Amino acid sequence: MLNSRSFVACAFEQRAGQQRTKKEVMVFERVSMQRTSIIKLARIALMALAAFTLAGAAQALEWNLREPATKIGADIHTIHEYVMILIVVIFVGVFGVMFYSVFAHRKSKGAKAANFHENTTVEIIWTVIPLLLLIVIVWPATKLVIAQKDTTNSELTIKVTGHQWKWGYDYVKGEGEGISFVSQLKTPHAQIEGTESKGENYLLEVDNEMVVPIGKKVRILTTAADVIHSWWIPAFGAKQDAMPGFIRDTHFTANKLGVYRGQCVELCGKNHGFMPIVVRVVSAEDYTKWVASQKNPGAVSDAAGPAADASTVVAAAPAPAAASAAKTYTPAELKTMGEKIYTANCIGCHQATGKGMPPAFPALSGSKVVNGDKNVQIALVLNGKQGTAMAAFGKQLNDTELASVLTYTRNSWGNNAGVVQPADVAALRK
Ligand code: HEC
Ligand SMILES: [Cu+2]
Repeated sequence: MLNSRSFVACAFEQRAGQQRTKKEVMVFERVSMQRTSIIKLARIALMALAAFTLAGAAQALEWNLREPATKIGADIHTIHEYVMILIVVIFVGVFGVMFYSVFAHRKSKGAKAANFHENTTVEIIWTVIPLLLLIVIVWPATKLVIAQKDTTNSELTIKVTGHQWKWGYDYVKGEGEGISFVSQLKTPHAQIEGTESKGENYLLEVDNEMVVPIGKKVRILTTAADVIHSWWIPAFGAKQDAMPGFIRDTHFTANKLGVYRGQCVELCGKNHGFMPIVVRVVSAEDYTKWVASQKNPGAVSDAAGPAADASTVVAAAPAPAAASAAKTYTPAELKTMGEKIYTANCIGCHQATGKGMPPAFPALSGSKVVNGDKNVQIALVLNGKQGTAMAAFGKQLNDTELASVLTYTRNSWGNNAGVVQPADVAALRK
């Protein structure tokens, strides 16, 4: 800035032999100031433009919709672009005529306004044109919405249950029928708190992904156990609210292998942003393999016995107690099963060390509740604690799973408070 200013100043000095009046100096100062700020502005604008162009080139693709992985997703993309072109043409047309008229017939040129009140022809034209445009937009859009709603002839049906703040998946019909699991955020706390750098799929990664075969029509039934959630995978063009007490459905037929991510899209409480959705699309063979691995899992469901299978279908209802409650386990069995359940469900808050993260998440090691009356602890974990992050696990874990996780906490990290059997849990379910 200084340079350009002193350059102008030099030129001014070189007006040899001329007498500079006070006024002249002031005018010069003002002009040079103006020039300075104009140059400054222009420079900033240029720099900004360059930055935008560079960043723009890299981000151009990200400005668009997510790359579709279903026909409906692709159709949404097409209709979005088609309408976009249409509105750009309308925009240019309308504003073109408007600006031309304002300019060409301006008052300073002595233009006189024409007076065409109640001109039937004009009125018909400006009613018919928008009507035609509407039809041209509504026709394909309606076809698409109807296709989105058509869940007939599906080959696989999966029930999705929204919970504060995780998703339950139950494969209710088709290959894999009976598979059931809860899917929750896998991003470590350290990344969320910023003490660790954020991973590639920050807040978009889960412990148990929903797995589906490619090319098969999958019907998704949505419901919720507490408040309204909404299930959405942008790349599939499938989105449906999950409402307590209602079952709604949507569907998708993935035509590309890969991992697709989405999020809960209905504000559902304080951890709404922490219940992502991940769907893995695999080949038919890999799907069969996955089903086999789920049907015959190592520890947890095995140990939980037939109850695990029986309890799978209806997640919103408490896992049936009858079958599992009858069985009595040894402390060692309960502890082994319990550790897995603890790792899958409790570790995010209470930590692997059982030390929690006080004051937000209390330590279970040495806790009065954990070392006290088992019924108090069972009730707390079954029903959660209103108004805190401690959720009710009664609907997600069956009696055996709850008994084992409680036994694990009662006998780890220095705690020594005895065993909880499935029957103890069953007795406290309403
Ligand atoms: C999202 C975080 C979170 C998760 C996951 C979680 N808890 Fe908690 N838990 C809490 C909070 C917060 C409290 C304290 C509630 C309060 O204010 O009394 C708590 C309290 C408890 C207590 C009472 C401790 C005491 O001394 O008061 C027990 C027992 C407990 N949780 C067990 C579990 C078990 C078992 C699991 C897994 C099945 C689990 N929690 C999962 C957040 C969580
Ligand atoms: Cu939600």
